[in-house]
Amino acid sequence: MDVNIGSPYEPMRRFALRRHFRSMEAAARIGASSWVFHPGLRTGVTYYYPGVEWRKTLQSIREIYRKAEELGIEALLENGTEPVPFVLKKVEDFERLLSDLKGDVDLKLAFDVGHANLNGQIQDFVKAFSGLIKHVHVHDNDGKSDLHLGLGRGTVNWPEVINALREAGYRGPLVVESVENVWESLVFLRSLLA
Ligand SMILES: [Mn+2]
Repeated sequence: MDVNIGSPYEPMRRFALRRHFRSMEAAARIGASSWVFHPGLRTGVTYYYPGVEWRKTLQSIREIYRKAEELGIEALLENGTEPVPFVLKKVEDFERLLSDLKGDVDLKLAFDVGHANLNGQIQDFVKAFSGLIKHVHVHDNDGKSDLHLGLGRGTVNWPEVINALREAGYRGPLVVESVENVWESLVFLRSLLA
C-alpha cells in the first residue's frame, strides 16, 4: 500500500512502477498465470491538484498492461480496501476507469470480496464486471473494518457470494486471505462448493 502507482511526484511513480515490474518479472519466471496489483492512492497534494493521482494511476495501469503483454502474464487490478485512500474502491470507480481507458487496455480484475463488503457492493461488483473478474480473494469482516477474518466469522453472506459467482460463470481460483481460521475457512468453502 506504500508503493503508490498513482504518486503525483514522477520520480516516486517511476520507482513504484519499477518495483511492480520487478515483481511481474519474478511472476513470469516462476510461470505464474496471473499477477495482482493494487490501485494508486490519493496523497497530501490531492487538495491542491484534484484528480492528479487518478490520472497518474491511469498512466501506470497502461504501462503495467504493456509490460504484462511483453512478459506474457495476466495483470489483474484489485478493488482497494476502506478506509485506505485508494482511487479505485467502488463499482463507480471501476466504471469510470473503463470509460477513461477508452478500450485501449484489456482490463481484468481481481475481485476482493471482503473489500467490497466494506462498501456493501459485493453483488453489484459481480453483476457489473462478471466478464472481467479472473481471480477472487475471499475473507470476512464486520462490514466496518478490513479484518481479514475467517469465512463465516463476519457479515459476508457466503452462499450468496458463491451463487453470484456461479451464475456469472466464474471458474477461476478462490484465494483465502483470512489471517486466522484458515483451515476452517477452506472446509467451509468446500462445503459451499459441493
Ligand atoms: Mn485481497
